[in-house]
Amino acid sequence: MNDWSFGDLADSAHYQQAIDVSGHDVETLFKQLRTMLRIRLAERCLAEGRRNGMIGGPVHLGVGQEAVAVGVAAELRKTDRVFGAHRSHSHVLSMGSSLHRLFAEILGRDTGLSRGMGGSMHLWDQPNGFYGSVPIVSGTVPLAVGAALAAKLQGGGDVGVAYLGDGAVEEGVVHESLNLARMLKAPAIFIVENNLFASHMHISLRQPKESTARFAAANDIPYEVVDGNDVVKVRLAAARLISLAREGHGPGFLEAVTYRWYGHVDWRDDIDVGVNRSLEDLVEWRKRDPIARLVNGLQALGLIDVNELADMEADIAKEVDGAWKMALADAYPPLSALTSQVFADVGVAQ
Ligand SMILES: Cc1ncc(C[n+]2csc(CCOP(=O)(O)OP(=O)(O)O)c2C)c(N)n1
Ligand SMILES: [Mg+2]
Repeated sequence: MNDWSFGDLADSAHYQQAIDVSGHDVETLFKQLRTMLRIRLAERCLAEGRRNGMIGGPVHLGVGQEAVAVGVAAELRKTDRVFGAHRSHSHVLSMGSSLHRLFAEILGRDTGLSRGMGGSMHLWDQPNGFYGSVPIVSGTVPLAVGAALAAKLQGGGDVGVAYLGDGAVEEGVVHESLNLARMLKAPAIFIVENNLFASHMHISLRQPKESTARFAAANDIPYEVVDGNDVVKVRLAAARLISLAREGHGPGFLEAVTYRWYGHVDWRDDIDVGVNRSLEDLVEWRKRDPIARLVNGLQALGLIDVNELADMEADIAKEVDGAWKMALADAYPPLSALTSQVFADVGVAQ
């Protein structure tokens, strides 16, 4: 790893087998499976809503990446402060957010997470620990450091979490954030979902080395690099880094190697094929499905049977469908919300 290449970690063929779940709490594994399925089916629903024109704004789908947020969230609590970016449905749902309110936001309804004013890239659910997402790549990373510093000063052992992509680490503010977090010993956890692409460009066309953990090393921050399609490995690595931060040792950096199945934005999977992404790669990466690998791991130990899995999927599909229909029936915000919700009411002097 010290040449900062992923070796076979980025090679889907080596990682298509069942994940090893032996010795782990079965209830937690089932909860993780349900949450990953909920995220997957919700995003499939969004893909369809976008394809058929019911959703007006763009959606950035993370299908294939579900194990990252679900593994990390298993180690978080509601008083932590989580920040996302443009591809954050999994981040907010993994914290326990309501499917109905997420759908309502994306459909521009008043009941949405941001009162229907932001759409897919402006999510907010502070009661569940999700402090916000914005489309400005890397824009929330320094905010997570500030929130982590506040948590440190408050003394409750909470952490700030910044989800960012392999493309976001090319922004200067990420490096300032890493340095500042380290110097202030802020309990900030940087989670890089390295899906090898930023928009349509493969990492080999953008960076001299593929592992972004080299920036953690440069800032003397403890880091781990894991198979991001293995929810158990993600969780174990997150647990180590988060407990160090909670105990006052400062920031941590987790790089999860993964892949998104859809193109950069919206429902088509072939939209960025051609720039180092081929349909063959996609077929191989689909075999590295984090959900199927967890199911296979549970099956290998006789912990789940096909009927139980089918029932679980049917229940979640019903829940997703119900939330979608409820959101569609909700009202749009009133015209007055344009000034009461979008601009801060802080009595700015004229
Ligand atoms: C500051 C800024 N620059 C450029 C963009 C356009 N843009 C949106 S997403 C994206 C790629 C981000 O890639 P990455 O961080 O790897 O996240 P991923 O899309 O892979 O989840 C870019 C360049 C933006 N939204 N903000
Ligand atoms: Mg990326």
